[in-house]
Amino acid sequence: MKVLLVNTNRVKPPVAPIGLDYLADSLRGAGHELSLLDLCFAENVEKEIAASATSFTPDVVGVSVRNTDDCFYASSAFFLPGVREVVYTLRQYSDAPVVLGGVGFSIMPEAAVEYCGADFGIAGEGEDACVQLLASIGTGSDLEQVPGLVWWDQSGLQRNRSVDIRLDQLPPRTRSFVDNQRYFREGGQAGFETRRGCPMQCTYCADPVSKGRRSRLLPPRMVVDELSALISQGIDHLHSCDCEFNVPLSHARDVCRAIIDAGLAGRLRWYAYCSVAPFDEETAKLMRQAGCAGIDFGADSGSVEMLRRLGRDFGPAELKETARCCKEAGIPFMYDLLVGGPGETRDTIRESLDLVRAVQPDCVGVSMGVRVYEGTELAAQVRAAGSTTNGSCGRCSTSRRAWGKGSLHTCASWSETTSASFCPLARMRPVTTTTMATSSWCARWHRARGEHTGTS
Ligand code: B12
Ligand code: SF4
Repeated sequence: MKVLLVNTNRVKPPVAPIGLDYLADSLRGAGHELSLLDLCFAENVEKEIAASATSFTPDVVGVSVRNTDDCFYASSAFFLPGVREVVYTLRQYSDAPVVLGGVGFSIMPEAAVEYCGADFGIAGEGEDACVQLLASIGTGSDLEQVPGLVWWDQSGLQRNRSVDIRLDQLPPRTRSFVDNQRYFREGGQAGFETRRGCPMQCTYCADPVSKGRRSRLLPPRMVVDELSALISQGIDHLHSCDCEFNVPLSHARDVCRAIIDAGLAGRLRWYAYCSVAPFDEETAKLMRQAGCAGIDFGADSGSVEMLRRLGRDFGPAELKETARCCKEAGIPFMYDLLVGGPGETRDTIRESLDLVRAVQPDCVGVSMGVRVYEGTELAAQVRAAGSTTNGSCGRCSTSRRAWGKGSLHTCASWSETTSASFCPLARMRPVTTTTMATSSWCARWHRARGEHTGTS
């Protein structure tokens, strides 16, 4: 089949669509003919869609949704309206069915398919599912067998169960479909993967929702081959695309040793997200030797109380020890704080600030507000708090009528610094934010749907 893959991510600095590179290896392996429409640098999106759809005449179009929004309250960018525009424009120039996929998509698959007016979506990993979907479209059967597929039947949207694929059985990663060199020239680091999924229980995190709850590992040899493919294109600054590079620790060490043994360490500078625990001095030193130039740790808080509420299993002692290990190994590191979760008070914020002042990371990031994702423990807590139900808010007893249909209830009792907001109309379950940030996601969602947003 002729498959047009479209990258809709236009966020700058640019991030190369690594997911499409991986899909291409699998689809080519299955004998499909591919074309890439990368809209990241497009000057005229409609013109480029028209040119690509009419010249290539695809049988199927795959549209990637990496980010549904930017998870940043100050800007509150919502990207799905742009994806919907792309789908509508594609429809003007092609009759091919449109399939959505990508990590952002996988967090809210049914809502995104419906909102963007797509024919299909694949929630979760795309490599095997795409190949199976094309076979099903070809024969007109077995849609219910395609892992993670979101599809329409007479009764509405259906969603099949996602299946965790075996990473060691994937085809070699050639990194040859996307113009990674262009991204590199334009200031974007290339990505690489060593693992998928996360077994940890952080209450707010969407990673287990989109990538599964089991750690699945790529053989270090495959990682080294992929890095070599990028180096041979002149790309030597990279960012790991693992949610946490060091879960499990033994795999992080194995990957580092493989990079060192292959002689790639001196030719690479790479950065990684890591969990504060498990971590130790040996791993820090190995990462440094393997070319790691910086680690971004999800520290979240310096308060034990807050860390437990967020589902973290480490505390201030680990935060201090991990910082010590990085300093000992000479590896620059950053601590990311999450401010405004349930139960946050001025005192817990003070504890966080005291901790980072004491351990002196090279950089501290502070996220004001916590993005609430459907399928997470935090979403369940927001619901249980009563702000999502009819009647009154379970925490402060404000009557539902007082905040009105389609508007947002701001519950001051959620925490001293946070408002739990929920809009009964929004299917994407927008957000818990600090009082400063209340309601922006929801308002955008409704504006995009042309709906009245009440007090939001
Ligand atoms: C690494 C990372 C970064 C790195 C990227 C480094 C790099 N060079 O690639 C950096 C730090 C730069 C970054 C930045 C941002 N990130 Co980020 N990032 C990630 C992370 C951890 C990995 C993304 C990744 O590449 N995964 C590996 C690839 C292979 O997986 P994948 O894209 O999901 O692709 C698979 C499937 O989705 C599917 N698939 C992919 N495309 C398609 C297309 C079709 C048609 C189909 C059928 C299937 C399909 O098949 C692929 C293979 O199985 C994710 C969380 C996660 N675990 O995925 C967050 C994540 C994607 N980031 C997120 C955000 C918000 C951002 C920022 C907007 C933050 C900000 N405010 O600046 C920016 C955006 C940058 C940009 N230009 O887009 C959010 C998006 C949330 C959302 N609501 O959509 C995520 C999910 C984290 C989170 N839980 O909040 N990020
Ligand atoms: S925040 Fe990190 S450690 Fe926690 S569940 Fe998400 S990916 Fe796992």
